Amino acid sequence: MSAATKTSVAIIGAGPSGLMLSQLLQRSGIDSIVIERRTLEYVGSRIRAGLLEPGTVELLAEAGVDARLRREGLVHGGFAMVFDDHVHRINLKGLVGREVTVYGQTEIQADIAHARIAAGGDVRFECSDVTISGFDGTRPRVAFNWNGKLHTVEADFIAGCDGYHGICRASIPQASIRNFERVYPFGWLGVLADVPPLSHELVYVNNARGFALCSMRSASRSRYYLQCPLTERVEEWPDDRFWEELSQRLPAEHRPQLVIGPSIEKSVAPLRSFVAEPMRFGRLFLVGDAAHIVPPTGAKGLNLAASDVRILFRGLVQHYRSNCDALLDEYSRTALLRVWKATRFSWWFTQLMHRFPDDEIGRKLQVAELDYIRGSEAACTSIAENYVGLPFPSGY
Ligand code: RFL
Ligand code: PHB
Repeated sequence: MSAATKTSVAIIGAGPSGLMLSQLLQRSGIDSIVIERRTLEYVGSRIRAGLLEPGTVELLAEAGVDARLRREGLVHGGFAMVFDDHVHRINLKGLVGREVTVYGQTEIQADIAHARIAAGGDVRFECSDVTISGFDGTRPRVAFNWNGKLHTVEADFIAGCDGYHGICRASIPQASIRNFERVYPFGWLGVLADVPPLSHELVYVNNARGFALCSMRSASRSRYYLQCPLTERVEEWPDDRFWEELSQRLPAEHRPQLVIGPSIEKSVAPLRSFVAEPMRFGRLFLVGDAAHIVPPTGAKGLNLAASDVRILFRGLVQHYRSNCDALLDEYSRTALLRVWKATRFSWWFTQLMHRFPDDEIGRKLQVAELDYIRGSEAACTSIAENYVGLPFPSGY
């Protein structure tokens, strides 16, 4: 066994949360080690989020990894909500003066990984048997196998950026953490294809056959999703069936613009709302999906992860620069205020746009709400405000 390596912050997980945090810390002169169980290639190839709030773009700029995003990201001033055949545009720019950016999580992951490697950052992939200890006292430690040897890292703090299935949340004594969860009775079947997008903006569809979302990654790459039963397997969805079903869920005015082609990725994801409270236990901080999951309808997962990173990063900078823990002590409370609001919006948008089995009153309430939204600028402004991301408290 080799001697313990010392660092300021041990970061578990090299997803967007972990890499973004290590990159920001390094630019502020704070050292960290990132410990990831998968390969660089595996982490970089997961097709997930695609839509960035302006606050997330700002944080990527602060991390110095926004050059390609500025060149290639697609800036959207609005999106469409479709109810049966009626198309209603939410004018983000006009209503709240802000826009969102379409730029895939795979690209963000590649940009930050490239920056970390270029800066000589200590990011260790393919670590196994990762365990954390001592975070309830003053000596947090991480132990793991890497390159056939047992390694130990001693740190001031541990950042648990290891996602929903990671070990950090699971290492907190059960009596000290509370989980809140709602599982939805359907999933999303996602398809990526090298075909031009249906429309230049995103289209969210509530149709009698189920929800559909038309998104994109670029002017020549589309990302589509269909609401499907949780039991559905991708093998049951050959491309022809997917395109036919998507076409049937689209409003008549959009159907002719659908360009079909071979899929390059297909997957089914379950939908859940999950929040663990608090997000701090001693010297362990939970960040991103390790602490919360939202259904993707509001496009909040990655944006919330970036928001946690921002809040924790400010606290760590204050700790090391000013020897003051006021912001770190507020981390869980500050992060959770945003988390619960985004969880609420994602739940609400999911409930509004999907078809729920055997729920007649739910459907009537949806129709009433959709009609209200169509006729109320105040309702549209509320949607726009949440969609672009709620503001941070001053100082963050
Ligand atoms: P991640 O991305 O899950 O990264 C966690 C990392 O930790 C590693 N890990 C470990 N490392 C060491 N030791 C262990 N014991 C470990 N256990 C796990 C994992 O290998 C992984 O590399 O969490 P992070 O960084 O918090 O980032 C969160 C985002 O990835 C997530 O919120 C979004 O992708 C969610 N999400 C979406 N968000 C959006 O904002 N818009 C979307 O359109 C959107 N679509 C999606 C999504 C998530 C999906 N999932 C989870 C399947 C679509 C899908 C399909
Ligand atoms: C995506 O492009 O993957 C995407 C966009 C918006 C969402 C969910 C997913 O609400």
